[in-house]
Amino acid sequence: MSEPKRLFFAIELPDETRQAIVRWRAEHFAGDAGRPVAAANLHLTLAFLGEVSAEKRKALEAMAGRITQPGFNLHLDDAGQWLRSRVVWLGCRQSPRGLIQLADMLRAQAARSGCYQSPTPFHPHISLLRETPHAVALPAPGFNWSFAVTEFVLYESQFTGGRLRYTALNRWTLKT
Ligand code: 2AM
Repeated sequence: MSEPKRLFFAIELPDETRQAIVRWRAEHFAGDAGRPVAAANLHLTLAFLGEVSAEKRKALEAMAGRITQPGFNLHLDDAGQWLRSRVVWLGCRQSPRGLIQLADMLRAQAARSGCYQSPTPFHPHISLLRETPHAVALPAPGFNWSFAVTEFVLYESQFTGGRLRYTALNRWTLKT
């Protein structure tokens, strides 16, 4: 029997958006501001699932495949810091309805399957810096990144060789 995997559903960012975010981060945050999330790992989590067995994963994938929802645009125009979880993040001042609906659906399906459910409400964000040791001065969000979200992805999270890696295991297209 295969080992359970640590899984989450997320939105993948386009390459050019990831590169632009990394450049913006390097310009605005000093080296002691926290641990930068690797460019390849920048994503927006929809539903964190925790450790999932192969059997449960199959059921979750079947349910994800039944989601019929139109795509939407994501407009990253906000940045913030959570002092308790020591994260600096990017997000949207106004989350698109499609994003909330998609996350709600995936989280409800996960809850019905008995997966771990975060006790905190869904706060859509892209973690940029982790383990921030102190409050940082947040630059005025002069950035303005938008992209079309046309699919969502199931990722596996693995800590190997001292590095965190996210591997896309499956993806589903949102209806256009
Ligand atoms: P974070 O970026 O706010 O830390 C992979 O670990 C993804 O799942 C990350 O985006 C992370 O959110 C999220 N995640 C990890 N553990 C979680 C938990 N216990 N509850 C909710 N989300 C979690």
